[in-house]
Amino acid sequence: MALQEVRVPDIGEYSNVSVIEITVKVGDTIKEETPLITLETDKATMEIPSSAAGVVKEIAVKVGSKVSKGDLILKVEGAAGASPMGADAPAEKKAAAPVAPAAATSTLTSPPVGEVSARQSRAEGEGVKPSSDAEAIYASPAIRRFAREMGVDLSRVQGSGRKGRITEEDVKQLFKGTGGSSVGAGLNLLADPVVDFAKFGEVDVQPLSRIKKISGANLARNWVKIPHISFFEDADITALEEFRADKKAEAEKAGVKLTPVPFIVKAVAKALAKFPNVNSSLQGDSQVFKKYVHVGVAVDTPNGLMVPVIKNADQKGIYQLARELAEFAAKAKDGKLTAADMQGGCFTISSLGGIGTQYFTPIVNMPEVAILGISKAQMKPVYDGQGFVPRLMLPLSLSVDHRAVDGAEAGRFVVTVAKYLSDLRELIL
Ligand code: CAO
Repeated sequence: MALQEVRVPDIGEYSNVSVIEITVKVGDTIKEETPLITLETDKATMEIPSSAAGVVKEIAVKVGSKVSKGDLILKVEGAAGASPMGADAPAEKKAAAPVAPAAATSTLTSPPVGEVSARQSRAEGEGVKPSSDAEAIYASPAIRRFAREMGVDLSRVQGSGRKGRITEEDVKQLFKGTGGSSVGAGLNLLADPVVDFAKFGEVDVQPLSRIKKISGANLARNWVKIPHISFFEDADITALEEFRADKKAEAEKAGVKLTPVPFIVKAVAKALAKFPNVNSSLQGDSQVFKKYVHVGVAVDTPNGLMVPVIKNADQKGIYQLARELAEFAAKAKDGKLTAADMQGGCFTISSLGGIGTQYFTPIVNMPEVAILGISKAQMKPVYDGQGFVPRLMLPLSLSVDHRAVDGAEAGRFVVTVAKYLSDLRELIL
């Protein structure tokens, strides 16, 4: 059986990064996504998951080795059909799945990089200087995950391991010392029900995909921590659709698929520049106002939701936005988005317009403070003062973090987006 080489994937801006932990050994049977090694920079720890399945035959790194993108981590003898490359493939070079670096040492809840999702990859620490307390936290991703599950604040744990590294025992001790109290327990929530579904009929149990696991944890955190408030508005896009239909053939010749989404990105970007509270983030006792406008667009992929970010969307034309969106959607669906593609977002657009639905309540994507859901445009009778006329109405659903954005301001924001979409002339002013 041929050996597959698993190499260090794209780890963003980092190179010559120290290996601080090797979590597999020769002879182990691993799956795709099994964590292999942990890397540590001065800013972040990252867990590198495997991109191949099979039996570990050789490990090419040691604790203390310095590695960069493309370096060999280990060789795996593949299980038949276990990997997209196939067990019978000749010895191949394969990078571990791309990981999105994050300042994992900067906050208690930051997940290890190998766990960072599209939603999360830009969610924590990025562009934020870690506090000195946070900088002092030395814990591997496995320990961070364990602490998160226990609801233990790592900044309160005294590490007893080498160079003050926090061990599992340290976390357990603090957990016991607090009488088992935790962030989750503070909410006095019931434990999740554990049900033997097979008692009621046939079932098929599948492990959650990595992206689902990560985004699930982030969604739950965002849902619980953010006081959401949602607003619904219809934009009259009759004229926009006429314009789009006129331009569709020309756009196709230019290699662009012109859907309503790039227009929405443009309208949102323009509105964000006018509403600083919506284009902000909360950091402790501060509010960070961004002078740039980077808009994330949620993309549905077979493995879960990814959020690539269109940078400086306010400065781009509709064709360019459409082109970038199509490129990002294709990359997301092929699992090829890089960390940089998903970082820096100020706001997220989640479009179900190609699918249907009327309105929904999207969950704010921390550390952003607002998200816009788009549903399918439909012809509706609209009263124009004399009678009902058929107009194409686009349902907009805005959720905001009420701590950062007042209700009135959020209302004005969504009404402004609707105004821009209803009258394209407003977009060029
Ligand atoms: N109303 C009516 N039709 C719409 C529409 C809307 N709001 N938005 C898009 N459409 C149409 C498009 O014009 C296209 O039709 P044509 O091919 O006839 O022009 C069709 O729907 C399909 O569009 P698309 O999905 O291929 O492209 P898009 O630019 O609309 O969207 C993307 C791109 C990446 C946003 C989309 O593919 C996607 O992944 N959406 C899912 C996002 C998601 O899951 N969000 C989560 C919600 S809750 O967590």
